[in-house]
Amino acid sequence: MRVLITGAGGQIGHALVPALVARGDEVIATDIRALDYPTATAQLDILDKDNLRRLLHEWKPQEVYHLAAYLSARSEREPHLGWEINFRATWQVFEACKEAGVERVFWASSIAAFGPHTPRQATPQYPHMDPVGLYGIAKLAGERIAEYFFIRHGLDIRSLRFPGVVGPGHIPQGGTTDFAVHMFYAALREKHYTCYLLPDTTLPMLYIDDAIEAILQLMATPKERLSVRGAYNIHGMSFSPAQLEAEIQKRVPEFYCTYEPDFRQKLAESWPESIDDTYARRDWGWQPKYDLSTMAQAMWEALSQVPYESP
Ligand code: VAH
Repeated sequence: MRVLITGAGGQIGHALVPALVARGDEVIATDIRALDYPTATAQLDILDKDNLRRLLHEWKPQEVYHLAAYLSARSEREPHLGWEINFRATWQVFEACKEAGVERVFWASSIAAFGPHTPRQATPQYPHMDPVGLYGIAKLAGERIAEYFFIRHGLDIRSLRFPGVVGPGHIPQGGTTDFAVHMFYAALREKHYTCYLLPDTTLPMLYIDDAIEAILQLMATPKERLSVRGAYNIHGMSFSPAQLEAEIQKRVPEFYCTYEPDFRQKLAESWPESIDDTYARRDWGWQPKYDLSTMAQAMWEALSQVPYESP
């Protein structure tokens, strides 16, 4: 299969590219920054629709994985750019994929699309959604335009509401859940981490291997089995910064955190603590493999081997 990835230089792209190559796909990895992946790569500013159209015409991918995004914290600092990248560019990607006859499109939604009046425990697939952050507003709008393209134009678009994603090899920047990765690197280096969330702020999280498996499973499912065309809920585990600190201290006893909440605290408090992913389990067999303890073990094993990109 020939696939094109946007935002391939980010946290998910960093793991998705090798997974697609390993299954034998011909991958064209694109990003606004230069990429040093062992695949075909191209520079693509996701706002540049003409360049996107040219790449789709040139490569004729059967699948597109649209990962380019401006995460929640950055979108609060630059809301107009956040809207342009997270919504307008996503609409443009759908339009260009329709024009190019792309068979299937994946794009990343987020639990940020939920809001303060969304049930916070076992958040259902179709709850009240009133996101208060710009990123979440754009992701919710993205889910609606995705379903519009499916109903109106028959474009086979599929999506997941990602929780915070934890993985080695790429240090995320500009998110609200980034602490879950930063803490591991801080435990290896300074033995101390200043966390921008309060210690008991529980959030849903997912280990990167489960995130990639979910994408590949969803995209391989026959379309008649899919009942959700906005974005599927998925859940891996839930933990707070204090719980992660304690898990890390099992391996690095001298590691400790100080807590200095910033503007991201309000965003995190508007998101769920746990997610009901019944639809994903029923429609395409979703089944996470990692919990807090096995995720931490996997991170330690990986961080003892893999060089990481500095932010
Ligand atoms: C962020 N990692 O922190 C993203 C995520 C649930 C939030 O989409 O912005």
